[in-house]
Amino acid sequence: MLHPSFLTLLFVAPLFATPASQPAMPDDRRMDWWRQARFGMFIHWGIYSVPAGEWKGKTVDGPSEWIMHTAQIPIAEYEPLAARFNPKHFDAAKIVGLARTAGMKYLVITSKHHDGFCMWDAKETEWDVFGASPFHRDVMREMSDECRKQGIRFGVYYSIMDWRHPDARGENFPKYAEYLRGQVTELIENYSPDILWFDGEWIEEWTPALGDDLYALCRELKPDIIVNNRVGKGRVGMGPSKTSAGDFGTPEQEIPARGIPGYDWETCMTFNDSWGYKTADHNWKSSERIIQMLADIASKGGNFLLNIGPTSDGEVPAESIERLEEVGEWMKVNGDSIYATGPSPFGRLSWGRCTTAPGVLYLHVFSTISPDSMLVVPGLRNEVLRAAPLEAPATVLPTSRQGDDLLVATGPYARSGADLVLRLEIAGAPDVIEVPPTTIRADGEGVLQLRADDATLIGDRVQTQIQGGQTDIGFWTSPEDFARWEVDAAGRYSVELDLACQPANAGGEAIIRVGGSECRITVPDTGSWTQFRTVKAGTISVQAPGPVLVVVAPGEGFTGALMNLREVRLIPER
Ligand code: H79
Repeated sequence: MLHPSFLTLLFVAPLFATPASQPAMPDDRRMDWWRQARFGMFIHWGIYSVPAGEWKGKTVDGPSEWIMHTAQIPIAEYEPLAARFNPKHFDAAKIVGLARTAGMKYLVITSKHHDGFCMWDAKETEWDVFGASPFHRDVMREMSDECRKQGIRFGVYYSIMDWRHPDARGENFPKYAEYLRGQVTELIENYSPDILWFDGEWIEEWTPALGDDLYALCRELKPDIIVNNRVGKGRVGMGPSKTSAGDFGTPEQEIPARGIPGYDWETCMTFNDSWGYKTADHNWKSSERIIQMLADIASKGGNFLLNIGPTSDGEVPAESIERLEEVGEWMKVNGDSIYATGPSPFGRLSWGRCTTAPGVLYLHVFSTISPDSMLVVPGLRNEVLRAAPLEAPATVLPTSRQGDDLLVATGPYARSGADLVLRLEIAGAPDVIEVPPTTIRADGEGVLQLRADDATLIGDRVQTQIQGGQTDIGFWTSPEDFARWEVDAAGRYSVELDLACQPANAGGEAIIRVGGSECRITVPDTGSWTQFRTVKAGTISVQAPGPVLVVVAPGEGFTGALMNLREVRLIPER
């Protein structure tokens, strides 16, 4: 059975996605620096870096900062970890310097995570670096001072949920709420953060009224402070966020398919899988992927808060340092295409993303263009005054027109890389018409190739990504999202999919549907999200010739993420 909303969507959804529009955000000067910054560093650091994801000789699933919960460690057994927290190599100057090198403009560091341990000299508790650990140094002091010195904006993360405080659950919660307000007051008065980043607001004791009061307290103590939406209860699940109290939405570990029109937002994401340092976690994202995600987020009007998890010795993992330096190299050349830019005027671009500045379009080319082919900018009607690669601003690239499309000859710059940025100077505001997806026709062999680039994606989460120069459909994290293609087909076809799926998400069902005919696959484990494999799905038949829609949608047993889908092929049966 198909999900009922799937059928509704099929009838009411527009034929193609509308372009991300310029968010109608409140005219609030206070947000200016944050909107221009675009790129920040998240730091998860606490005594959970001591076990680093291991308990009683076993690796514990999930992020390391959750170990107390996940491994069900009693408070009495968790507390002694503090005595082992003595990070001799912690050097605030080095960490802030690393953020600067990467081209980040702000950072947000955990002052207290869910375990309640305080990384400053907290007045109200001894459960802090001074009272419970041999590390008698005020991490918030050192970090805030260093941020000021190096011109990086300073943000403080604070967890509302607290697993250790005796009043943080149940009827004594009002007492805990006073403790929390006291701590937040102390943090703002002592370290004057530019951002307060709350988390753990989902516990039932936390109410919208408490959120409103806490937001008011922050603004009262520091009028131009910026506070995330998790101060209140306005978040929907863990996903893309609406805002109630709070200044910006906080999608976690995901990039909303079309941004969050009308709201400021920031995607926070881990470098590997865990937020806190975890010895067994080697699943590092490449610098290429980080750069593309940054451009993707900027093209949708958001910020990117990228996490590091220092060790219990105070060191930043070498894998993070290496990648941040590579991202920094790219930012040095291409930063103008990220900082203070506006979102894309295009609905979708098969080769990458677009960001904007007054009179300028930045084309972010993720996929490989061969030296003798042209980059097609679909539906751009403006006169182009000048086109040049950001890495070689003196070079003029020839442009021409083909109907409503603009063509750019990238010549020697047609090389693959993380993101080749072309700067187009245009006359007037962007004038873009939506080019509808073309009907896909059979090739010489009668095969219909339904590529990710040509799909129309319906839903809030699902979106294309470019990995290793090739596009796939990913972020398929809602069971209601689907992909479709219009094809000109007739007869019986066997169906093949090129897909990737990591072990943890394998086993969900995907349905391939044309008219009344359908076939299904159980998505196999291909090893990882980037290892693609061809899977045969069975046969379908199309009764009458003419344009029909081919739909791929999640079926039974949704696993949290369906698959990464590169291509569907319909091969005629003889
Ligand atoms: O601080 C980072 C995370 O620790 C925190 N927010 C970011 C910024 C966060 N809290 N909750 N979540 C993220 C999502 C919750 C996931 C859960 Fe689980 C699923 C909690 C219990 C089951 C993840 C998996 C944590 C333990 C197992």
